[in-house]
Amino acid sequence: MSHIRFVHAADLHLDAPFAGFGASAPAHVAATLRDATFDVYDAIIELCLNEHVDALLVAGDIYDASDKSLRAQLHFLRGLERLSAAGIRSFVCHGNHDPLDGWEAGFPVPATCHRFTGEIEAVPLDPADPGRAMVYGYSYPRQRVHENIARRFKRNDDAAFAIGLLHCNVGSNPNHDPYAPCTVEDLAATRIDYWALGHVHTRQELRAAGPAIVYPGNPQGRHPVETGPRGVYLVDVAPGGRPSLTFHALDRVRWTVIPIDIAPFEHAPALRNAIERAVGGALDQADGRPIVYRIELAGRGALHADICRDSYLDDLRDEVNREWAGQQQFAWCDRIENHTRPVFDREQARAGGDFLAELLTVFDDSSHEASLLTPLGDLFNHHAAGEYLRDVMPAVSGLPSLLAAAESLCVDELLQESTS
Ligand SMILES: [Mn+2]
Repeated sequence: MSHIRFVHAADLHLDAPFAGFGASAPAHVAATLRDATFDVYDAIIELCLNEHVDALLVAGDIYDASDKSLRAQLHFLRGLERLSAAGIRSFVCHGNHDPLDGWEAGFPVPATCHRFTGEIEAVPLDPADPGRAMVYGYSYPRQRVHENIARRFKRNDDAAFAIGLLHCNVGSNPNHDPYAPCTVEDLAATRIDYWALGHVHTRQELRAAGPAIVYPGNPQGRHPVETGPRGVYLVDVAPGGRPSLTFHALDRVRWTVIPIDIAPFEHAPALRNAIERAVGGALDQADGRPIVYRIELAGRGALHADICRDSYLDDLRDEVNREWAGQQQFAWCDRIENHTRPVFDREQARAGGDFLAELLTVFDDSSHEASLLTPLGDLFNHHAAGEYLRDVMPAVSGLPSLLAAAESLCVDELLQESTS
């Protein structure tokens, strides 16, 4: 067989709204976010052109909404036309975000582009030489596809290599909707050589070969949970058929979560300095990209009471945004979350002689008390709740950490009561 080279992308989510970020952000930050999914798509097209690939494969969720925005459709088409002009083919299927029954303007795609329908089809990667490779694919006819589509793929060609293009949830990933559910075994049973998957937004190589089963993830994070480098795979298949994958990070804006423990800080400037150091570090790791970040404040510390005051966190956020949002490589804080707790001197509290002291003594006396498992058993084996809890019933060895968490909760409630 001859060498095959393609780019595998998925979940472009063109024109994703980045809900909630535009309103308070300065114009250049809002514009960068608004254009990010489009800029990333352009970077994917550039990669295809520079690497002289045979084809671009897009495994569903090209568009963010089933009623596909006109801007997104026109922009997507422009990229396909650039590929076409360079003799590069494209293969696309649709997923749950952009199913076939949503609105679209309906203009024709270039002849070099194949859009898969709601029936599984097989088309040659290279019509001039159908023996090189076949591409099998399927598009969602509607948003919710609950059937196992993978099992319907039947390879029936003599080509040297076969690629499957599908938007699906492999192995019941709980972070994504259970659409087109299937297992690694279902995919392996089809005799397809490379599964170009979409749907799961976190990059995953479920299998390296025989067949390769790959999620490239979404190439642009859309919210703070979609952190870290994101992009596409450049795939080379040498004679012999084993694919080799190279990940290319193409994200335009990187999302980061910054956890900060407030314990060491006596006052606001110290906390602010710590945030500045953390943001500086995150910018250094972003390879020149701007970042959007969320701060998660946690731990027990002297600043807890201040942090809980109205507008304190809003002011702190505005302060750090004034510092960092103006730069070309900006850092924009979308939110500061407060999980902090008050300072608590356990030894002193235990010597206090009040209700709290008595409670702490009870905790100390029962930390290795196996008899505690009896009342817990009533809950964990409850006729209804037990269905979910039975398997996680703590053992005696797990009691100390369970009691520590319970003590911490009780202490917080009591301290809050005494200060309010
Ligand atoms: Mn998606």
